[in-house]
Amino acid sequence: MALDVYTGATPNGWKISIMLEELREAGVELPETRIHMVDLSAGDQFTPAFTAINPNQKLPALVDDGRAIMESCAILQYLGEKYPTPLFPTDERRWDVLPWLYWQAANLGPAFGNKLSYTRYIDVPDEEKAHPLERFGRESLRLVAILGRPGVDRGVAYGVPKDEVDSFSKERRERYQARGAKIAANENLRTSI
Ligand SMILES: N[C@@H](CCC(=O)N[C@@H](CS)C(=O)NCC(=O)O)C(=O)O
Repeated sequence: MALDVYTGATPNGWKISIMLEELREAGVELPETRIHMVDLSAGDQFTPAFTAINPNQKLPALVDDGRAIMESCAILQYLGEKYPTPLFPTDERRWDVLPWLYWQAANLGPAFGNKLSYTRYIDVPDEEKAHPLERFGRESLRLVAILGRPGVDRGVAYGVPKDEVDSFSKERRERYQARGAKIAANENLRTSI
């Protein structure tokens, strides 16, 4: 038995690598884990072989003993339930976590992803970018503001020590800033996005 992870160097892919690492650190003995890098720039996500694993043709995907799972947050939930640790409660306390998992998938992921597409990838004249950049930029800042509200960190970083989250965030922030990138900040948080 093995876990087959289809991934790439993207934020949604990193979620699964982070989860696997955190499970290992929490003492879980995972089965053999095989990493399959999918080259998005070559269009590997559109091949019939990958489409059979993920009909939505996006990264990441997981295949566990013949069962294929798409959507990064569903994969996090699957791993959290299959390998119980304090990272992902399976009792009543799961309601401290699940709404934030859905919130990430339905809000933060799409808003940040769409903003990034127009900042970095979509090659159209500036006037065509103006509306999506304003819309997704405003929504991204609204979502970042939510992260500072009471109790939120319990849900978005459940089970991971706050210092670990802060130091990871600090490293990322410094790396982005060293390249001159502007990042969304929330004054109520010690961390930035
Ligand atoms: N809601 C999906 C989003 C997946 C997603 O957008 N993946 C990106 C990489 S982070 C992708 O595969 N993009 C390739 C494409 O759109 O063709 C999830 O959370 O898994």
